[in-house]
Amino acid sequence: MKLYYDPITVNCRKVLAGFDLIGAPYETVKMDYFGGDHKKPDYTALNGNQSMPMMIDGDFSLWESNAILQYAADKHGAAGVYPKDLQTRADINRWHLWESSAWFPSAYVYLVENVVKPVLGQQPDAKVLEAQAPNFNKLAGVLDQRLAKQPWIAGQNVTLADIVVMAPIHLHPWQKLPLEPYKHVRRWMAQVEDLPCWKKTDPAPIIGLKKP
Ligand SMILES: N[C@@H](CCC(=O)N[C@@H](CS)C(=O)NCC(=O)O)C(=O)O
Repeated sequence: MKLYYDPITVNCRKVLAGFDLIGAPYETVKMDYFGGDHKKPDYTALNGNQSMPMMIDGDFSLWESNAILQYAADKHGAAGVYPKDLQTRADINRWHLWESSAWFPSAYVYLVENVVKPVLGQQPDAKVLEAQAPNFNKLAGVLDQRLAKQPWIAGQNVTLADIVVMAPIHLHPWQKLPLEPYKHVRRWMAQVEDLPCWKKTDPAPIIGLKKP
């Protein structure tokens, strides 16, 4: 597998950490997100979305970070982190879909306003953050309810669901997410941050972010 990525982006960090958790061997093609490598013609020919990450395995190309992780886990027989049991797998797939359709778009607002804009020398828009807060709180409550019952999202053990759902909030000290009321989510975040695969893929030093 060959991964096209820039380690500073949410969905690329997700795949890097997930590949490490799976124990998947892979090659890399380093891209420059802010330099617009994902908009160049050669890349666009393979991924018309002009987004990262993308994975190529032989003559098969795959975009969508969660699909890439599912493929890698199955290819490398990583049933521990992507179990084959019908209901556990459906549950993990459900959290993957929830992440890309609801959780990521909401957390991304905080990433853009409180991280990307300041890095580019711009001011966060308080009105945009205020408008997003009710939706973010609703979603954080859903996750908190799940994590009140069990240590990891899909049960007693870490799975791909944990890596996927953690990714959109990976820069939470700078994103300034309103997570204070969600104690189960905060306990789980600390667990994920303790995983070697998570520590190894921390983009904060590359971006030049210092602990607030
Ligand atoms: N749902 C896609 C989202 C991919 C995506 O939007 N990636 C961002 C980086 S995290 C990107 O490349 N955006 C293109 C842009 O900002 O121009 C996935 O999970 O792979």
